[in-house]
Amino acid sequence: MGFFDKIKKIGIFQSFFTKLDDDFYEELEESLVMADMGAELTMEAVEELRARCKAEGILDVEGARDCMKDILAEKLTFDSMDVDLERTPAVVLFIGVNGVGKTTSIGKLASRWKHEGKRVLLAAGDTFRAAAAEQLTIWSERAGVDIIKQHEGADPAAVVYDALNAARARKADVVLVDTAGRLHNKQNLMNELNKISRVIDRELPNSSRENLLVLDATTGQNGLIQAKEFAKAAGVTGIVLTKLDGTAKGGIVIAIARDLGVPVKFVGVGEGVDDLRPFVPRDFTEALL
Ligand SMILES: Nc1nc2c(ncn2[C@@H]2O[C@H](COP(=O)(O)OP(=O)(O)OP(=O)(O)O)[C@@H](O)[C@H]2O)c(=O)[nH]1
Ligand SMILES: [Mg+2]
Repeated sequence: MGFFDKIKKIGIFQSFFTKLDDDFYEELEESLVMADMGAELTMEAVEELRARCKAEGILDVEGARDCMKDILAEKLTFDSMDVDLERTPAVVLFIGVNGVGKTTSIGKLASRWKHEGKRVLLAAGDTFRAAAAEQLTIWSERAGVDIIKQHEGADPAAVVYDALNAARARKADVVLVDTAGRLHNKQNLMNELNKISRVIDRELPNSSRENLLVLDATTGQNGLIQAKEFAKAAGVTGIVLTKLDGTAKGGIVIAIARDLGVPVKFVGVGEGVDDLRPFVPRDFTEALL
């Protein structure tokens, strides 16, 4: 079973359609909207499909299916799809609303990068509750990497400051920074993320830097609205989309990338340590269709 096989396919290509008539295109539109791709983007993609099938003389559903896989993959492709970890110690900051999977994603990536031979350090920047640092500690032990943490209620920017110093001293390749999802208002969110950002800029001005916005695929369009607040506060370089397993809403990936204008860099399809992978657009659309 391939990695993306945990994502439910959209229904239409498993159905009885054989020719590319209006019924087919209508049904296709419906299945894409059902998969949370959003009405506007769906219309655009289906229009493109009609035009390409006409131009390329594609007459059968199988041909249209392949063509659509390409069209959607193109919508997911950006100039810089890779995570930039070039200039060490690279800093990867994880942001997003509560419960989306920030801490879990950090744990999974710590394992992945450690396996690749990188020196990984975790920063427990979620000081909102003691359990947050404990959860990250468990992941650090599982991955066999170091963690920098402070007491509950400590200033997250101070934890990050400590972690960056430790990263320099220990010659870490990458620091993964966890943050709290619970932020009572927008101003508070802005302030906290700004402060963390300033510390990183000041301490490691020459390091590679990623701000990854973590989104839960199952929250659909709602999650998107909240996500935009975080995007405004931190300047997002990529998206980590979690919980794609078992959701029939895989189309949300395309809507999100398009809406926020940044690439999806990783996707999560489960709670296990291997259930997070770099995102490959064409593999994903292959699975979705
Ligand atoms: N099915 C599934 N569950 C996931 C995935 N990623 C995370 N989870 C689960 O989602 C829940 C919340 O994950 P956390 O990593 O604690 O989320 P968080 O964003 O750190 O949450 P806060 O720290 O409370 O803001 C946990 O039960 C995870 O196991 C995924 O890709 N698939
Ligand atoms: Mg967390």
